[in-house]
Order: sequence, then C-alpha cells, then structure tokens
Amino acid sequence: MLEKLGLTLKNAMNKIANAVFVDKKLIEEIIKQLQRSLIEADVDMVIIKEISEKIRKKATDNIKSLEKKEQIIDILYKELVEILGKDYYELDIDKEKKPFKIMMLGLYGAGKTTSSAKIGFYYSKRGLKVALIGLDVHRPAAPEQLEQMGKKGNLTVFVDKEEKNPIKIYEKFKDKLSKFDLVIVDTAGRDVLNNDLISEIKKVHDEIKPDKIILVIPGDIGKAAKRQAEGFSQACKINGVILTRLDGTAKGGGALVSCSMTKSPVIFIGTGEKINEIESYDPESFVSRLLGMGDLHSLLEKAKMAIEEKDQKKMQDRLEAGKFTLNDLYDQIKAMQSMGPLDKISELIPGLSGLMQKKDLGNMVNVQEAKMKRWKYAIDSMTLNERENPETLNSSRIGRISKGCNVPGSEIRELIKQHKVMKEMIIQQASSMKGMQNLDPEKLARGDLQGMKRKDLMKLAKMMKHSKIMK
Ligand SMILES: Nc1nc2c(ncn2[C@@H]2O[C@H](COP(=O)(O)OP(=O)(O)O)[C@@H](O)[C@H]2O)c(=O)[nH]1
Ligand SMILES: [Mg+2]
Repeated sequence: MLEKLGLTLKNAMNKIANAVFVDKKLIEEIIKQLQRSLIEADVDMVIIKEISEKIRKKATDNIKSLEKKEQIIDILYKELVEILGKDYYELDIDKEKKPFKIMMLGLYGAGKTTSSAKIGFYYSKRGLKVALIGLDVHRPAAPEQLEQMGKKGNLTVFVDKEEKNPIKIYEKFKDKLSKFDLVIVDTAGRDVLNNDLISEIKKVHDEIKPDKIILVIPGDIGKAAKRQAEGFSQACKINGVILTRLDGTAKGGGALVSCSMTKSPVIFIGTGEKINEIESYDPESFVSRLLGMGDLHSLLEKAKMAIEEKDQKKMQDRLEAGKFTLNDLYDQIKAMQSMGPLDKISELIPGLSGLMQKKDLGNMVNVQEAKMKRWKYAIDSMTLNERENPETLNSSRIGRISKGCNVPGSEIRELIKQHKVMKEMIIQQASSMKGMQNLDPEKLARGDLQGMKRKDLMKLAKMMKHSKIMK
C-alpha cells in the first residue's frame, strides 16, 4: 500500500540517517526527493511547500549533526502525521442498541458494496452479530454482489432482487434486523453527486435513521477526494470515511491529505478486493510504516551508542596523528559489532569515515564477522604493550596467545598483518590530508572534488592508488 511513496520516503530518510554530514546540499536533495514523491502522491502543492519550508528551517538550525538528523526525521514524521490525518478515530458502536446501523454512501464504483461486506466482516471478527442489507436498486447485479461478498465473510445478507424502492426493501426486513448487533446498509451511488442522489440519500436516511454514516471514497482519485468529501458533507453529516483501493494507487497520499483537510476522519482503508483487506486507519502508525521509523530509530540509536561525539573526536585525533594500535582496531570491531550489519553502518564508524574513501572502508570492514570475533579473542589475550606495539610479537608469543584463546596462529599473524596494512594506509592518508589546502572533509566524504586545488587532487589520486593494497 502506497509502496512507492513509502519507498522514496524511506530512501530519503535512510540517506539522512546514514549521511556522515548533514549539509545544505544533502538537505536540498532530500527536500527535492520528498517533493517529487508527494507530487506523485497527488498531495496539494501548498502543503508540499509548507512541509519543505519547515524541514529546510530545521536543517539550518545550528545543532549537532546527530541531533540534527533526528530532528529532521522527527519533523518530517510529525508533518506527515499532521497532514495525513493526525488523530486516530474509531467508530463508536453501541453494542446494546439492536441493531446499530451504519449507512454507506458514495459514488458509483467507489467501493460501497465491497466495503459494506469488509466493514461487516471486520466487526463480526470483533464479536458482533452482523447483517448486511442491500438498498442499491439501480445497479443491475448489486444484490448478487453483496450476497457473494457477504457469504465470504459468513455474514447474513438481506436483498430483494425484484423490488425497486429502497424504502420498501428496508421495511420488508426491518423486524429481522433487530436480531443483529450491527447492520450495514449498502446504498446506490451515481456518476456524480447530483440532486437525484442527494434526494434518494435523504429519503433512505430518514427511513433508516442510521447511527453512523460512512462515506466511501476511492483512493485513486487523489486530491480530487476533497470535492467528494465536501460535497457529501454538505448533503448529510458524515461520521467517517473509508478510503478504498489504496493498494493499487500512488495517489492515496493525496486522498488522505484531502480527507484530513476537509476534517473528514478516515476510519478505514481498503487495501484489496478481498473481504479481509481492510484496516483501521491510524495516522501515526501509518506514517511510521511509510517512513520505516522502527528501522530508522534503531539505526540512529545504534549510531548514537557507537559514536559518542567526544569519542569520535578522540579517535579522529589519534588517526590523524597516525596512531592506530591493536586497541584501536579492537574498539573499531567492538563498535561495529554493537551496530549490526556491517555494510549498512560502515559509514558511521568513528573517525574513519572522514579519513578514508568508502570503498576502502568497505574492504576493511568486509572481514567476516566470525573472523572478527576470533581476532577479538586474540587481542584479549595480548598484553597491553603488545596491543600498542604489535611489532613486538614474536612467534613464541604468537604460539602462546594462540593456545590461550584457541585461535590458530595463522589467523593471529593475519590479524597483525592486516593491522599493519591498515595502519600504513591511515598514516599515509592522514598525512596527505593534513598537507592539503582547501580540504573540506564534508566535500571529500561525498566524493565532491570540485574546487580542490590541482596539487591536492594529485595527492588524493596518489593516495587512492596507494590504498588499493587493501584489495
Ligand atoms: N484493489 C481494490 N479494489 C477494490 C477495493 N475496494 C473495492 N474495490 C473494487 O472496486 C470495484 C468497485 O467496487 P464496488 O464495491 O462494486 O463499488 P460500489 O459501486 O461503490 O458499490 C470492484 O471491482 C471492487 O472489487 C480495494 O480496497 N482495493
Ligand atoms: Mg455497489
């Protein structure tokens, strides 16, 4: 449901969560992406502009990068909840009243008949005794359709295939209906909301005296839902909306926004043709799913845990000074392991991201996790001095460490060699970078080399060539 909108929004959010630096360029890129996806979802331009402005403002606030990320994600979440419905509404059904009556309204093909059965099924699953009654006397096969749908949900269905007066149909079954907790009344639609339809609605309404009226709006009409919501609200009091066909349309977002703007609470959404393809609509959880908030939050949380900002600075200083001991490697491994899948989080590793090209980092991090664990055991078995100065490790020490931690000597040698390579690379990169003028780490991290001096570019090229030893 709204997969496409969800996908682009999720992509944009992940981009923020994963970015090393939140700068103006990234924000503008995100805002563009957001705008594009909201336009595609048929959301009103005025609203799109408002949201963009709010995000832009938050992003230029002078706050720390990690908090900024959270705030940008937070504001987007809040804004989307605001425009997509804000509050969670339920139909207040009085179970003592027999029967409690819900009348369905809507134009041709909006999904009234399907939704009657779906809503009936929804409440029957929640313990109510439900009946459907078909008062659509205009559409030829309407009674049969309601019967078929009702049967799928084991619901009692009352229809009269001959009678052409909806009031008479209702009167005919009225006594029987009083045995039910809930009766859903399917009605006829028209191509457009005209006087003919309004007068029929009024007549049926006065006869049935429904407790609640639900307006059925197809989600695929996008922001045009506004006109329908307003039109029907003027004709009678609408208690809530079911927005159908949200499964097959990119425009559902616009329809949801329109309902919210006209203060027509969306109570249900239809997500398919089957009787169980209905959901109660909760804007907060809907937006959470749309943005993949669960994943985002845990990603940000993990990033926070692994990168205390002061630790990051400390690490950066050490690396820039060319210091990279086994202890540092150990810390890196620990930080990485606390964060989960390596490929996803490699950009967040303290310090390194600013110093190395992503590709190298990826290669470095690409050591299998099982091997990393064994490396960790090996480092645990070393003395403090050995961790700081691994070159002092001779083969008898390696043999003893191997016995102590049950890691093959060959792997310990590999660890020492890898560490040496990494250290050389880091020293090389750190010193090259320090020597560069005009070096903008934010630009560098993005691979944006524009504006760098020729001399520095040459240095960078050399450095990258050098770092191929990691492959
Ligand atoms: N994919 C999808 N189709 C739906 C949904 N709701 C209704 N439909 C389809 O829309 C068409 C019109 O529905 P119907 O209930 O007959 O509309 P009515 O004229 O308002 O009674 C039918 O083909 C339904 O199967 C939905 O949530 N998702
Ligand atoms: Mg119908």
